[in-house]
Amino acid sequence: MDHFLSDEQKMIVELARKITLEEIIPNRARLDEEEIFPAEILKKIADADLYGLYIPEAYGGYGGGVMDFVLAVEQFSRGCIGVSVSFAANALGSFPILAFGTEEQKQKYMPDIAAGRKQAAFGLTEANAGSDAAGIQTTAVKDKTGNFYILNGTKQWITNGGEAETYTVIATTDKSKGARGSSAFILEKGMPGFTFGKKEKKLGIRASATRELIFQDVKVPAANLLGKEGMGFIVAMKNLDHSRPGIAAQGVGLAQGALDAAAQYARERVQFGKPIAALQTIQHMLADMATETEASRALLYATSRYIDSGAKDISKMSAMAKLYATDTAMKVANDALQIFGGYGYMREYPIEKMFRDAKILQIYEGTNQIQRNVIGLELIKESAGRK
Ligand code: COS
Repeated sequence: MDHFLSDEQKMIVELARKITLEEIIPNRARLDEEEIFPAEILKKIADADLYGLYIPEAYGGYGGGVMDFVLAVEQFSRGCIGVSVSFAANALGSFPILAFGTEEQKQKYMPDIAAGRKQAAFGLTEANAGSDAAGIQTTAVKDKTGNFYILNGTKQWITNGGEAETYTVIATTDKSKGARGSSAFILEKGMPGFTFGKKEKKLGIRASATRELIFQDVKVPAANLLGKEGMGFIVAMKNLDHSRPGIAAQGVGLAQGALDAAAQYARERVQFGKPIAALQTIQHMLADMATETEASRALLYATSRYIDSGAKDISKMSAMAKLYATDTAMKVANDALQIFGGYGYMREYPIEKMFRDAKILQIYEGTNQIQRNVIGLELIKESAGRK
């Protein structure tokens, strides 16, 4: 299938594929089993200059867009989404700086992220604010001098928590204003009062670090406010609009990895005197898995190119790509495991891990129920605007 990638994009795919084959696939079972953050693999990705794909050249990046970024994420995800999310969370943590930061903030933080010298993370979710992102309770209060904000609260389930140096954090500056009362800040690891909770034990993506961010009277310079006070919710929503295709890319990559493994296994596994690939029931399963994976990829690429075109109405497409590709990944991983039968249930084969990993895709960066809400509301708005 030709997706009309440019020569540069084909090179990104090739480079990311090479890292997946040489670094991710041989190490994924160990990283998962021992719950090891993939620092060495991320270093290889940085050495290959893939960290800055979506970052303008002015800030040390490659100067590409979401499309270039998702191509790399898709390839890494064919190997392991515990690794690919550790890479992709950098975009989630730094899109807000690119989109809302001052020139000074961009010059200060982006070159290290573009080079992969420093990891980034995004702090929105709290114990009582998951789908209800406007319900956050972390507070940011301006001190008497007006030069600092004092942050107090706890963020939960933060990908790259503890590993990242740079954090974009959403906190409430005026509770009475609800969604319009939150603001976004850039925090640095090591700021006094900024610590990390325990590393979570997870069903899947065990190579990735998931930690609490704990703020106890953290003194954040007013110069680290992103955009204006009260813009935090918009920063968060726009960030998710840009980053959800990255989750769709994880879904497409995982589905492709599971499909490849299942097709190969079906050719090799002999039952009733012939490979199970000769059975029409298996062929039909593979056909559906391949069709849905390809449809997810087409939606992902179309969405990413649409975002890169500078379009403003990206929420619906972004949510559709995330929803469809991740529901597909879960289904394909499930069917792949079924084709593997009892062997698929054993840790000896990669399908067991893919099946465990796939579930998070339907949950993080907005559950797939929330994606349907976003799509539904946008559809109704569009319909109201049409004659
Ligand atoms: N872009 C720009 N503005 C947006 C926006 C977007 N994508 N989505 C909402 N807004 C604006 C709305 O226009 C509204 O503005 P006004 O105050 O001017 O009316 C404001 O933000 C509040 O929007 P809304 O009323 O729709 O907010 P809700 O509290 O109902 O929440 C959802 C909306 C459910 C979409 C939001 O809470 C959400 O995305 N939740 C999931 C969070 C998530 O993905 N968490 C995962 C962890 S983060 S890695």
